[in-house]
Amino acid sequence: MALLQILRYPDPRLHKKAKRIARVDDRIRTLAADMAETMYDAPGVGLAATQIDVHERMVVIDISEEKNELRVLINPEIIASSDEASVYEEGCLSVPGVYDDVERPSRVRVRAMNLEGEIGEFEAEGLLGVCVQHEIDHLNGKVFVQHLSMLKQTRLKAKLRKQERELERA
Ligand code: K1U
Ligand code: ZN
Repeated sequence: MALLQILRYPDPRLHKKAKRIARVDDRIRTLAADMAETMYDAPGVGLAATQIDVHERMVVIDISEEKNELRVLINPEIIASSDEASVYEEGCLSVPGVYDDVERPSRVRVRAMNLEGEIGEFEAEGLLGVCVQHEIDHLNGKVFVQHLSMLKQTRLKAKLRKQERELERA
């Protein structure tokens, strides 16, 4: 297994749209294991392949306290969303130290393939619902800060550029 490097916003590679996975093979199984190890190490509750510069539609999620309920979702799709919306304070492993409120549908129905190549569906709400939507956004090239106001995005980019310059000088 291997720990993978997580891309940091505003890296332009975070905005690439990931391609569907045609079949589950050993390469995909190894990628899933490496992504899970990277997510647990970070630590985080989710990780999309886009974040490790692999532009294929796979995410890993584990919202359990004991970190023993890993979900690997291949080609995940939201097939239904509630009209009701909820606000959750989100974070992102690609934007460390930044947390902000994002409004999304409260409940979603998700269709995805597992590592056995079987297609299944489930309902997700609460943290799982937020996390699935956040990770599918990554596969579509969208980072959670793009849900924030333009003013907040501009301020954040300026702050990150300043941090970058300070690091280069140090
Ligand atoms: O995609 C990512 O960057 C992972 C992200 C998932 C997420 C969390 C919360 C709301 C929306 C999406 C994270 O895991 S950020 C880190 C985090 O929330 C966390 C870390 C350790 C324990 C519990 C949560
Ligand atoms: Zn994220």
